[in-house]
Amino acid sequence: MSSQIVRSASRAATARSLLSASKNSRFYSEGRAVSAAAAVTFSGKLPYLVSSFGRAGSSTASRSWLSGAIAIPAAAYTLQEQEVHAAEMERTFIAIKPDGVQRGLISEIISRFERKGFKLVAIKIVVPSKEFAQKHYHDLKERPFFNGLCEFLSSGPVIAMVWEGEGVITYGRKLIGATDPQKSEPGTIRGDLAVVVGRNIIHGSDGPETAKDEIKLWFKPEDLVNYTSNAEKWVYESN
Ligand code: DAT
Ligand code: MG
Repeated sequence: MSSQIVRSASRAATARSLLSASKNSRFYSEGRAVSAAAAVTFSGKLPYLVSSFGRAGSSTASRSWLSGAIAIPAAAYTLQEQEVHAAEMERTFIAIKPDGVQRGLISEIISRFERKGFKLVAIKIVVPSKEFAQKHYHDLKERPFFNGLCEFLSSGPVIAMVWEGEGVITYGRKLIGATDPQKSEPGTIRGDLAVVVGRNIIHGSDGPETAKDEIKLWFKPEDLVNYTSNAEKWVYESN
């Protein structure tokens, strides 16, 4: 446990320098709020962190939740972890299209992202209007299939999601597979579960800018949930 904490502390130092360089106070304050909640789970389990890892100011958020010397340093530990993730994690927009929903593939698709180690931070079921679909696919408006594509996307429920994780934009596209399922590798979502390009069951953002724009189009900022998954320390630790 102690070596793990040392590693966490050094990763947190990197994250802190990133954070101060970018002056991104939004992530920082979200990290504090989540760490305060997470401290409830850890309180009493890491008492030896008191002198080594407590740091000035880090316990402020936890005081309204907890009192006592044990909980405060535990909050410092989870604060550092949260800072690391806030600084490093990217997000992507993923949607299960009406064909995936109608074919009963929601849990199959979600489980592929979940088992990989990515974290779900927003999800909803929605029937988009055709105008909304046109906004979503605006970069394809010159293509001959544009109208049919937008008709299709707005024809039934879509599962709209935001997934978070290191490299999730690029790797999400790998999990999804090539646009044309005839060319998608076996093992990918489209390769395993779809046959033709017009019914390829899933959408994923194709780059950081698209991800940002699509998340903004489909979700309000307050729909995105910041939390620490119990799996994170097992998914992200290095040796
Ligand atoms: P992707 O969904 O892999 O990002 P894209 O952005 O090029 O692919 O196209 C968006 C969707 O449009 C795609 O998932 C399915 C549909 N589409 C693409 N090419 C098509 C084609 N040649 N005929 C019919 N539909 C097509
Ligand atoms: Mg695309």
